[in-house]
Amino acid sequence: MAVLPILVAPHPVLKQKAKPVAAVDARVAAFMNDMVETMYAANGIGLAAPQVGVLERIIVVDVHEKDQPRNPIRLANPEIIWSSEDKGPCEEGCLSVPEQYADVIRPVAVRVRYLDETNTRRELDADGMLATCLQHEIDHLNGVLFVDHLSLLKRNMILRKVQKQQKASA
Ligand code: GNR
Ligand code: NI
Repeated sequence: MAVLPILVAPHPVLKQKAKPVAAVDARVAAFMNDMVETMYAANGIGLAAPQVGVLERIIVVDVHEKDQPRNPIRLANPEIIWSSEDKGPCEEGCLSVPEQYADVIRPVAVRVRYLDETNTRRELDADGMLATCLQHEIDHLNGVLFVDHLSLLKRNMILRKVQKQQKASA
């Protein structure tokens, strides 16, 4: 297993669309493990492959409560096959937009179809933080960041802060 470096906006790879995996084979399963390790090392609740420079449709999420055991979920080719009409705001952050947070309005519940780490087709019903996180990660596979859901003014304000912070720490 390995902790991989995470790309920060405005890296061009974060704007690109990721390609489906043909199947979850040993290579993809091992990469999913690296993604889980990277997510935990960064204290994230999710991670999408493009964030580590890989343009394949692979995400990992874990929204377990603080006092509960870890519960990583590995998903390849995730697709939202149902979204609730009901939408609501949730404060989001992103490891590729470090230390910036803003409310994003999304459907409060979704059903996701995907291939798991054994290449088995599964469906997952999610609400709350898990639903938000899955939508945030699937956005990454389409080159979309949470700031793209905000007004141009808010988006530019956040992206400028990130660039300034990056330059200061470079
Ligand atoms: O760690 C993360 N926290 C988070 C909080 C609210 C909504 C979405 C997220 S995902 C984020 C990790 C990340 O950047 N995944 O792409
Ligand atoms: Ni993110």
